[in-house]
Amino acid sequence: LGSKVITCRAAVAWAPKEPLSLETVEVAPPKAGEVRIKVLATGVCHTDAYTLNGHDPEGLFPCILGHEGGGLVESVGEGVTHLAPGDHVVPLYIPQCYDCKFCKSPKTNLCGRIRSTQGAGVMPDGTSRFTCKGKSVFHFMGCSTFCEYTVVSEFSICKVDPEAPLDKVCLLGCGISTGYGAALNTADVQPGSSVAIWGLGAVGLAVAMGCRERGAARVIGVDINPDKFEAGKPFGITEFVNPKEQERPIQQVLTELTDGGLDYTFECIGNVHTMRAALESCHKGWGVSTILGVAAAGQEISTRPFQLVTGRVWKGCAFGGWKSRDAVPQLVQKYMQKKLMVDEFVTFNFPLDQINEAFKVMHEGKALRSVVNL
Ligand code: NAD
Ligand code: AHE
Ligand code: ZN
Repeated sequence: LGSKVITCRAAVAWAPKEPLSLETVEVAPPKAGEVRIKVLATGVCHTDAYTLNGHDPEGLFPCILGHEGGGLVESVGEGVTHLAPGDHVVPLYIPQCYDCKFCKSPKTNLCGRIRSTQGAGVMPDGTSRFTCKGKSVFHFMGCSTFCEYTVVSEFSICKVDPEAPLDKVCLLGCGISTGYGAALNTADVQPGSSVAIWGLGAVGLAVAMGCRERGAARVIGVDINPDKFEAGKPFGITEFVNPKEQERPIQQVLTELTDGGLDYTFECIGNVHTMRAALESCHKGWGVSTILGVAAAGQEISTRPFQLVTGRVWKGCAFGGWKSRDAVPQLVQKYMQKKLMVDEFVTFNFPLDQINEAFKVMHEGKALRSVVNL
């Protein structure tokens, strides 16, 4: 099959704000330096919805969304030696080429090798591997996992333990690794500290999991959906505050509740107002606030410079700060050794033709993660 076009099913995003449409698509063979994957499972992340709603300045249509996948190598293009057909793999929206300025720096997990073509919805040679009804269809985040087969750069994929269930470890391709890594790598949460997390979705609860592992004394969940408190307890949420139930600004409520403010806060929503609240709820002198939420182009954060002058630190995080191809196989091992929760994040499973349901239950706040089985 390696050199043949594969005809298969995909959930295509034809236009912003329109439901995904089940279509027959053609997937071209991998070119040099590329890998074609048979996708077996994919999570649905809020970022897929962010782009589908037309908020993503890099969102191009028609496209195949999805960036939290797991599958098997179907074929490799010329020059690809580190993977072979049958390998169990997770696609990576932050690649690792080991050769660019970013990969050579210990300060970041970003990789610059293919970011410009990835943001343009095409493969490194500037073209797409997908067609549908005679039209070219864009790639997404270098992954496009809402399709039975996808093609990715050899830099955007890692081999994982074949014993690991792909319909679970697909979630290590984004949300869980992001939140967990933010606590460990970006904020470096210290034992005994106080933490507040805005947005108790899969990302926020993965942050909680990391904070608990680091021995945080208090992990306060902040969410406007009261159901999230019960849901958050198994992941390490120890207290819950619903801003809707407070008369005063949440910053005041939390500062009083924690003797001056939090040692660490995290924003896992994508709302510039809660980003400000998260920063201003940090403790004077040392509080660190980490932004994980994705906000659209044109959205800007603001605060009084005095907040920073008096020692608060505002930072951000992509994919948990993990250098992707090094870290994801290790995170899979940690899960296999039962040292990392993954199963508990799966709320629903859907077949590909019900993928729009997965978006619906996420928006309704009923799901941490839905996994689509292909
Ligand atoms: P989700 O939709 O599952 O969870 C969002 C949570 O925020 C929900 O529980 C919702 O009730 C809560 N919420 C919404 N508005 C709120 C408000 N005003 N105050 C308090 N709580 C509020 O989303 P997710 O999949 O967990 O993703 C969360 C965010 O992280 C999104 O913006 C997503 O795009 C982003 N994200 C970023 C990265 C990264 O690498 N930086 C990775 C994955 C996801
Ligand atoms: N195209 C989007 C990018 C938004 C964004 O920040 N994406 C995150 C991952 S969210 C995964 O659910 C990220 O890691 N970005 C790093 C990068 O290189 O884009 C926009 O808004 O422009
Ligand atoms: Zn994501």
